[in-house]
Amino acid sequence: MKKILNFIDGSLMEPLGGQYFETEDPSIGKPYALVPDSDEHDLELAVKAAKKAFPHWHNMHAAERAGAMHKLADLIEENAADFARAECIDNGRPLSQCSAANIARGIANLHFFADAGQKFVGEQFKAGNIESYTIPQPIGVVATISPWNLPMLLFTWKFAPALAAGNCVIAKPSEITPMTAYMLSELVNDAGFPHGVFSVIHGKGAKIGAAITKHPDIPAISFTGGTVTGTEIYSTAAKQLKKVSLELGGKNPTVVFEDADIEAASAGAVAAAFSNQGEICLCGSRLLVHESIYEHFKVALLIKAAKIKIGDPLEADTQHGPMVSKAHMEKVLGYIDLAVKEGGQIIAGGKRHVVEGRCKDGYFIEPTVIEGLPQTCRTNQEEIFGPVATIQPFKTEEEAIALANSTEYGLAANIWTQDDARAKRVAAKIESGIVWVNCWNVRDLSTPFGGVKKSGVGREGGRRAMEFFTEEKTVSRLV
Ligand code: TXE
Repeated sequence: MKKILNFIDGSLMEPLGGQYFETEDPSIGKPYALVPDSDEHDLELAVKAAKKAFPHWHNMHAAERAGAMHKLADLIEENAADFARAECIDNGRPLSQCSAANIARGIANLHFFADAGQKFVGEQFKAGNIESYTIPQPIGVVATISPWNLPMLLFTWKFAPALAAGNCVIAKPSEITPMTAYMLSELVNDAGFPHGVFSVIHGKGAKIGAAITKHPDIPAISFTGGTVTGTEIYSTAAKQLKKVSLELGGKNPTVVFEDADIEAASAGAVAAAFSNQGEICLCGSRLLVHESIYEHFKVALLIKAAKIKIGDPLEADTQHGPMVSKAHMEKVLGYIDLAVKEGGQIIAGGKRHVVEGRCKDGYFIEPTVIEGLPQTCRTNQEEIFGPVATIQPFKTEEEAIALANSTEYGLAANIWTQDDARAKRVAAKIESGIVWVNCWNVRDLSTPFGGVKKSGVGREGGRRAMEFFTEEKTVSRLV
């Protein structure tokens, strides 16, 4: 079994306690690698190295820091096929999508923030005889804690701006999908990063994740994951007044108005509901459809959902792989049972799917659509994070907005209409950090990214990420 190592102070190393646990390939339901079960002693080493490295890294020219980041991106690109295969085996996302999305975006994140770091400057002000300017300064040693659903994409999305801003970073990838973070750590020295600037520590959330959260020398933490974990991190961090960025769950609406292009909207709704097996915080899991086109839209949706090719994620034409783990598959199947108990009718999918051959024990679930549920039921309120969408009719624009807003989450929405005025009106009234009009998950890395209500605290992306990872100093004088 392949053994993953920590990367601390420029060295790949075993966890000091010598303990490991297994991680599975979800497409075959079997363990395939050992993950360090790191503890506070490993963390201490990394913090010490980061503190030592900080003055040099911080004082390097932004262009030099960018050079190491661009080089790391290039090295990943040279090995992109290996990264995509590793991500596919670790996470279950089909290989073609790992390549085009997870790894390609990982590379893009590094290039993007390498450039953003060089352009990030303070502001100037003048009021009467007071002249002021600001200096954005790195915080010091910061940590990133990332999840399993888009491992490489979210790992890089979090640590790249922190490094570009001049911080030293301790990154903890998810223990469920640690492989590509490990592979990336193997390239860090070749990219030219000074030792200690960037460490990767593997292990369990409740152990090493919790140790990172409460460490007194890590004053800022950027976290993406579930709302329950995010809340715990927020409350621990509050006791030390740490800076925290939280990207949490979603229960996002796809709203289809009567004037929508039904072909485009149904294709968009299928992508929003089932991409990455529904394991994206941005997935549109509640379809709200105007009653006048409800049946027409439903038929178009179900035809497209039925065509999704479920199978071995390593095969080129597979579109839908397994859930990330057995526990997560069981959680999602439990929600499908709950939906039936709550009175829902399953109109597509609804079951575990068996893929013959190599993947016969894999954790596959069919793309599932459920109708006939009220908005208030648990199925329509709680994040399922799987290939499960509900569909409900609405009568008026006001009702659509009220339904869209009636969960405790507020991350993303996608609305489908050919009426620009309506699109603007509805986008302004929907309670979420992101609204897509006639599209879904179209991402410009410069734009703010984040949620309202229980979907998170703060914004990432472009300048917002650079601001999070810096403290702004104001210098004023009389002229
Ligand atoms: O994620 P966790 P889980 C949602 C989704 C999913 C649910 C639970 O609904 O079903 O969350 O998933 C680390 N202190 N999302 O439990 O626990 C952990 O090691 C510090 C939405 O797998 O949030 C991992 O690195 N860290 C989401 C990271 O937190 C801790 C993506 C995320 O794991 C910790 C994933 C602790 N006490 C799940 N406990 C999104 N927003 O995209 C765990 N961790």
